[in-house]
Amino acid sequence: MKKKVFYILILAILSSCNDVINNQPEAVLPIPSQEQIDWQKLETYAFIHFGLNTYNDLEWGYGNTPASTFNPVNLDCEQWVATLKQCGMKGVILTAKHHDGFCLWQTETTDYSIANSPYKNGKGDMVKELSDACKKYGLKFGLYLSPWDRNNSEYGREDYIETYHKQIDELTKNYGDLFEFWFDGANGGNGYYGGADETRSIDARKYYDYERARDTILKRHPNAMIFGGTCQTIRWVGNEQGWAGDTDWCMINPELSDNTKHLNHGSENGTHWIPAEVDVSIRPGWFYHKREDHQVKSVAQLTDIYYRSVGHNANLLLNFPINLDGKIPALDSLRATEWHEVIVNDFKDNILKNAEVRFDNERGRKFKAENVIDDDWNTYWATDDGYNFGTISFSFDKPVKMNRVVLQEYIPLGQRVKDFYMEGELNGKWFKINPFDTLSTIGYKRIVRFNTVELDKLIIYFEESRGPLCINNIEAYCAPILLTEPKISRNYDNIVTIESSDNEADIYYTTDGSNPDENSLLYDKAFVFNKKGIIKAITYDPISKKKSDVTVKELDLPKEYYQTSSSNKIFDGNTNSMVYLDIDEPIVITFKEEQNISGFRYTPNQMRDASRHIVDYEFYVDDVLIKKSSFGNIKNNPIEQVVKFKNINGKEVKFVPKSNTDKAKNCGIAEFSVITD
Ligand code: FUL
Repeated sequence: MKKKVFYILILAILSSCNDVINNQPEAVLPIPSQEQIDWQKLETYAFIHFGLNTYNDLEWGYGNTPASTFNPVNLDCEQWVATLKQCGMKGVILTAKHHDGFCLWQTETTDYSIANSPYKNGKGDMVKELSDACKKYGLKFGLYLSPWDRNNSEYGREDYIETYHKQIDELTKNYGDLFEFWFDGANGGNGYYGGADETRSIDARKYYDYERARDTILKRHPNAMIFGGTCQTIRWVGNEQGWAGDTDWCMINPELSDNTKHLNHGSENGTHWIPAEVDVSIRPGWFYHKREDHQVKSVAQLTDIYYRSVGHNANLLLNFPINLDGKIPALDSLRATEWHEVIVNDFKDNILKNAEVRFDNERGRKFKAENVIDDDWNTYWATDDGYNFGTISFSFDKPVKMNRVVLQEYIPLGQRVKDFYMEGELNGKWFKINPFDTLSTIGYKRIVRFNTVELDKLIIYFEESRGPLCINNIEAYCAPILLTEPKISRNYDNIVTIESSDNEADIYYTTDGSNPDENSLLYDKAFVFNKKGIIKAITYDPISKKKSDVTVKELDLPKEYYQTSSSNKIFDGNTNSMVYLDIDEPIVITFKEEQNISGFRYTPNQMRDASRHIVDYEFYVDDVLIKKSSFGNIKNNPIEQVVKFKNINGKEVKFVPKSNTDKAKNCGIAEFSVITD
């Protein structure tokens, strides 16, 4: 009897210890809501930019283009959705209204809408058609509604706010479940404004009443994420190039929402859980432009974007411009589908699945280290209180090759890891396998890429964390090689250089416009190309017989054809060498012979975080003003700007900067050239 009591006592003591041991670590604040966790698990979804801009070759319509120009004849929303589903996208967000104010749905708030276009004799409703297609194909649906409205006569005044909230009301009421609502940050400036044709500025934090917008959205769509505005639950990542910082915290301090670096990286001490969304277009522009048909991002570029967004703890919102036919162009679909195949193949065989796991600290068996390879998101390896660090290793029966490691933290308890690094062991020898000295954050997901290594043991040192470790998943892969398309540039002396980042591979090129293959000209050294023309090139690996996508470089007339007093740096093919011109200080180019002039290219500074890009400009041929306009969206998306117009014969060209993105005295110019026919 006595013995039994003793055993019961021992069991009771053991199980109470177990309770303590089984206690989950305390949350490290702030933590995400369940909705934010569910959103983060989507990882990739699509943006669709479509509207009046599409039919007028514009990025930022002024608000005066006639509604009658919106005229898709073969529109097929199901084609969009089927394509996007095939690319692994989990949802679609549509630009229901862009800055030009044109509404793609049957709205009572304005005449500037699809109801006054020839599409379906004014009876069409793009929001309905796309949401129906999403339902049919099982994709989530979201909406972008630009707060800035360059058409509305009341913009900037009280009345517009009522109109805007009525639009939110219509869109949240009539089109089924929404998973995300997007408020663009571009606000105020010049516009048509019902004919006033003036500049209006507003205080975006106060003017739009985002609190009311949030209430309307969440009342009907409690799971929806809100992008932008003052009540955001997810944040802009601070650029439109497709990357989140390698250090990327889900937390920020909302009062620093205008600080680019803060948006890129978040903050360890951020007070609010507002994770990053990376928005980037598959083409240079957000809307379709025929002239960008050769600039669809390559599979290698898209793959890199994936690793620097989803692989950096952010979600990827990849934009697909719809063409004039009302379709996702064939090349864009092909690239996106091939890209998805690359991603699926990169993560096909998890090398850690059957590895032997060892660790230096474990918070009881419920939080055992093996949880990181059990394929269950809800179980995790946790360390004891006070152990804000830890080491885990994976041993293999025989040496394995790897070049990717995926790590995930159990974010319902907060984002913790601040610093970690990795080593490999082969035949008793240790070596570092980090691309950098140490790696910083993990969050929902971190994917580390490195050159292929062979090892029989992988060890990960978590050096510093904001609390005990809570790691729910670790995987490793050996992704197949992916060739990156080469870079083509021509300097001031007309020397063309083609460079590839794949050292072992060959480069082939053409100068006659045809697509290169392994039978084209082999590039072995730089060459002279002193005329106008197109150079195309690929990288080719003779062993695997794989080739990259094609790089296309359009080169305009070189220096032999003109005289100019502007610095060579503008014409040297180097997008990082800059010239700064005062406002009104022109670039003047005088051709030796009369030319058929049909446009120009301006490349702003391509360095990270560059500023002072030209916004408003004037372009003259032989002192006649040919174009007075502005580069829409150049601040957020400072890509090469190509402007084309009806040919005009002339000898002297004058390009005059009139304003820049930063209200600075002078404007930055990396490259400039004149397009001739
Ligand atoms: C930007 C806008 O100005 C662009 O036109 C585009 O819609 C992009 C997604 O957001 O801020």
